[in-house]
Amino acid sequence: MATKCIDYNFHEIEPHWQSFWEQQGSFRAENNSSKPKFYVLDMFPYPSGAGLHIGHPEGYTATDILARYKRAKGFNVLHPIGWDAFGLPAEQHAVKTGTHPASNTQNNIVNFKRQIKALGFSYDWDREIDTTDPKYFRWTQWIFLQLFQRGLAYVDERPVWWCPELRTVLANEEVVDGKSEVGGFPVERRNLRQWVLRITAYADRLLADLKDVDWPDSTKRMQEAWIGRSEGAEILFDLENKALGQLKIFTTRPDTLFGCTYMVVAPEHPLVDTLTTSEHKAAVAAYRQKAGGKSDLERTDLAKEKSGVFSGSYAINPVNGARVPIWIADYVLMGYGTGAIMAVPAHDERDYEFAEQFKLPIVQVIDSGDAATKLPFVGDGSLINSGAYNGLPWPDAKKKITSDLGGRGVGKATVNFKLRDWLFSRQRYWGEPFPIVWVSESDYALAKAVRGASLPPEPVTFKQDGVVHYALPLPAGALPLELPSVQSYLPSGTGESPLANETAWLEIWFNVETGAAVPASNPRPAGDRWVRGRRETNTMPQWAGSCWYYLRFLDPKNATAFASPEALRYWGTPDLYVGGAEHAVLHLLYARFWHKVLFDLGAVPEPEPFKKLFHQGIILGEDGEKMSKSRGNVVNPDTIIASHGTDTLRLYLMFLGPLEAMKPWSMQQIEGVHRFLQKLWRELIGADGGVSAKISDTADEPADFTKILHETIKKVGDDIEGLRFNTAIAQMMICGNALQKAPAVKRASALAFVQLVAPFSPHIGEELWSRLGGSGSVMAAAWPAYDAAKLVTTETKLVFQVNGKHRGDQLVPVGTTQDTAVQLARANARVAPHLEGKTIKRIIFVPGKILNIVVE
Ligand code: ANZ
Repeated sequence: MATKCIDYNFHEIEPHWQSFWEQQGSFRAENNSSKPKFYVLDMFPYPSGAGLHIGHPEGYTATDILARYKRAKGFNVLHPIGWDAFGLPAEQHAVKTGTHPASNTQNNIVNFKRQIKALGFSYDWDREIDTTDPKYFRWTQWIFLQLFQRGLAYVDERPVWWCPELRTVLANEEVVDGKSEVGGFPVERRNLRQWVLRITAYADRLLADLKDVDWPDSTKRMQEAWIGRSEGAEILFDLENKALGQLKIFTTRPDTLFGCTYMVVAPEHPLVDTLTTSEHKAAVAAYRQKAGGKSDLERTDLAKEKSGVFSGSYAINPVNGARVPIWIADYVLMGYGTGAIMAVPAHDERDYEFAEQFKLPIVQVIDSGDAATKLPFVGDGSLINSGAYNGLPWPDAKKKITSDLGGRGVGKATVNFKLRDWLFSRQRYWGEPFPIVWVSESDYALAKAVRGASLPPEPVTFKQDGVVHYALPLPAGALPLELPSVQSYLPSGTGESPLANETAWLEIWFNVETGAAVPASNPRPAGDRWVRGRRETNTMPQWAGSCWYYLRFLDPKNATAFASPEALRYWGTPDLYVGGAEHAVLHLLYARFWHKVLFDLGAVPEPEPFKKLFHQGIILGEDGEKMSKSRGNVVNPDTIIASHGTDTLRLYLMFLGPLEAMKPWSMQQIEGVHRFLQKLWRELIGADGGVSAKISDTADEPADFTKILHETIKKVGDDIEGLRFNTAIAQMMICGNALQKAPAVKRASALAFVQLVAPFSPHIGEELWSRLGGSGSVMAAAWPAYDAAKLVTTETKLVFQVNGKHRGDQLVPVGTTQDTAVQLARANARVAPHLEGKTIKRIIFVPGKILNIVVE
């Protein structure tokens, strides 16, 4: 089965074993297996025109090692891949070239697949999925229908970027500094009908359930911050002119109420007109006009100068009767709390800046205990200048003031979330069409009579030009709703997607019972179920397809369900999910939301989709800078495969440093790794290409080699389980040196060593296994066991220095090499921070004593 090459020839070996695996179907996962399951998932790629980035094989190699190891440990492993293939670049390409985005997408997929196959990953290609395939997105649409039916989807007018010159809506990515990326034309905000998903209904659970997942702390913190739970109070202020009613504010600090010296309402607040007195009308109108063009981020940016206008009205502070001026300013957002605040400049930074700028009074009400306190003071303390509440620590005062206001009916404790409902539509062609038809009120009533249960508790409606339209879902049996082919991929010119120009698809006779449709230009079909309808022209955002793809892998060809109950029960959710930290917020949050909805439906057995999550670190260019085309420091996996082979690339990607660390690429180090594989070949294979003379079943193997081998078996297994691939490789290198020194080695020992290397560098693993007479594929052999009695105990203390400074030390096996020592330094929690992201200039190594790393 082995190749015929005499020397280590990766050009021959790698394609040979790749086709062997393909022919054997070596990586097929079984859905009804008696083995324990292990599901290891990569974040599937967007097949861009640029091809694979080196960050892809970094994470993919890590999961591949684990997948191969787990198979050897007796698990039925699911290790799948697919394509997250809807998206803006394909659409932009279509607009430019006039070709269907599907063809560009397919070309890119072919290229990605070629690259991924060349890396020798053990994916189950029978389970490949593509989010743009109607057989896949049928179920994306189905899940949307479940949300819709439960009142979790609605429509609303929401602002989008509109470019008057291009007559089109632009995505955030297409707007640069307030201008269109293409052509540099000015853009403005414009309200359009949008679909919105009620993710806020799950805010509490999305937050609470973070305690049940094994994720990096920083990622959990980011999810928490995004969900942004704040405990505080809503307080009603009477307006001075009682006839105008009351103003409701949200504050997290009711304890500072005595320090409120002015109030602010957002420019969009519904009370602005009521509050503005006649002499301030002109100034307020001018201010609102200006505030309209800014994003929320710009508006709340601390560094930006504060702007605002006085309304002319006053409110009355409910705790002391003070008369408080009401301002209008854009640092208060309409979308949060009540859109109105009580301003306490002594204890809030934004309020402080605003008060300074507009010469408003500042009253300190929290005592820092230090006479020289600089305002604003945002720390802990007790109340001052606060009447009966003086002396209370602020958390106690917060409770007491809230309950006292509650007793008078002017306040109540509330919880607010930063999380907003999810804007779930795009005015684009290349996305999943919504399975929705807009009909009249009377036609909706007919539909309700026919299929009441599948309609939401409250109808979703939209009013346009005085007419109310009703959103009617397609029955599940009518899915998928496919994209029609269109004449042009340019948006319609009205802000709607290109689908708005496809009259025959858009304007239909619709059968409310079956979901069948015929163009409205045809005569109305016979029967009383046919109504006039207009299809939804928005499409879903790219997030949709990636919200549930991990479930489709369980049962990708199922035509009657997104996955069978048996497959869901057997596989559950991924045991490990690996991908970039750039997805730490949105993708994970959206997927968790959909998963919880499916859980509530009884469609999945567990409430969280990703039990354990790991982020691979960014690989920098050789210059220590972020890889970028313009810097010319991008490493292309194809080039390395051609020059050193996939096995070396894979091994190197894992040897570069801890998986999670940010680390620079180094061509020099890749040579070291390559030499390790060459040495392995030389030690095991003789000059004629057969088994090396020192290897035999009866060899008199030295005891110290046996010890090191057993220690290596233990460490490699432990390190793979702990995702510490770099230290596993360092240990294999120690074992490689011992192998070189040993005059005679037992064949069984040589085979065991090859098994350890195989998950990392599987092609040379198969080749050596085969030449040494191992039976079948190395992939099918059970993972070697170690003999605890044989473990090496001889260790010495190695001191780590960075630029000559002592940064840590560690016990290491005698014989640890320089390369290994560097890896250990990188993996050492105390030393690593001094190396992270730095380029190594020089290394001074005194074996068994000191490793001094000189960095830039
Ligand atoms: C008075 C106060 C005094 C406040 C103080 C803070 C410190 P988080 O923690 O983010 O929930 N706020 C309320 N609604 C707002 C809106 N729509 N736009 C901008 N700011 C708003 O922040 C809540 C605090 O942010 C609230 O508590 C309010 O200012 C402000 F020493 O009220 B605070």
